[in-house]
Amino acid sequence: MTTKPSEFIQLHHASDQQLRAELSAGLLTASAYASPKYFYDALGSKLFAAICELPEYYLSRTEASIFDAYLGEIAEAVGVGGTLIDLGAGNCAKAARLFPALQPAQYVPVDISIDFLRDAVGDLQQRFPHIQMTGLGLDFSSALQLPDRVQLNKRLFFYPGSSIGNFTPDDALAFFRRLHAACGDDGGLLIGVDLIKAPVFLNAAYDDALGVTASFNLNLLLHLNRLLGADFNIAEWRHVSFFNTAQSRIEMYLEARHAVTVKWQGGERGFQQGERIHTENSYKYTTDDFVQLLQQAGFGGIRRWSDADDWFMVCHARAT
Ligand code: AVJ
Repeated sequence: MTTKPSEFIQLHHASDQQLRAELSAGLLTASAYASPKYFYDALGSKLFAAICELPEYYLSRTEASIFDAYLGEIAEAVGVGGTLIDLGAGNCAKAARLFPALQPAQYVPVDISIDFLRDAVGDLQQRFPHIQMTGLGLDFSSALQLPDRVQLNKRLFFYPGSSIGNFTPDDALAFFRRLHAACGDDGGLLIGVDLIKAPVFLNAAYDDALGVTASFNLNLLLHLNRLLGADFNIAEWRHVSFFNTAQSRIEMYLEARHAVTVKWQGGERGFQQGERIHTENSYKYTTDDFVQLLQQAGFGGIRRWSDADDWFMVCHARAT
């Protein structure tokens, strides 16, 4: 069998200048914040992979066990031979495990930069020579125009890992509406989401005993130092995270251990002792609220699979 050549398409990359302006504005705002997308530099991506190995971080492991246990049912719901569009594909490992069951005609891994995808797609193309692979560089959280190279037939958006938790419920709804519009009448969405559970388990998952999540959070400052030419000293900051029950979300912050002044290209700010930079929200859902959100966005025929403790849920939703 001949291996199909994979192709890569990079769509509108934000300029470094835009990036810096956006970051600077977030840091200068009264309640300072930085987007969680800045966690994932080379080291941050490795730290996130380490988080997924932690005993406290049940999310990825539980999701994988659901896919393993119900792969047959999931494939039956989804159907074979479609277009698998993998949002935030990274190393493409989660989607690759679905290939034997879903047998997609085309695989479209999407990530901010195609540079993150090249190696993984190259390897995968060798293992699955008959699947047409098109890597897309695209910030799908802001826009979702798919190039003509992405087939229209049975588009399945794959959004695992509870990454949807980084959106507020309002933004998640808007995002689902865009997915719904982009997937055509015969398409759908396969998504993993973290469920509400006793706060003690949620808090442990985002503040592990080894301190890997703390390192992951603090590493954002090292990334900002490079992106902005900033002079954050990570020894002056601490990781703070907790479950906000009223808002049903984990909140993560970097908190100044004492009064500090930070300078960067085109900006400067003093932080008082205890002042925080908000770095992430990770929303948790009830099964009913999440299914309702999908329905509000126009999806139907929703099937769902969970682990025995109902800690995590995988949903398949149809466009019509
Ligand atoms: C990749 C957004 C799903 O919210 O659980 C892990 C990121 N942050 N530990 C999550 C994360 C801290 C993760 N998501």
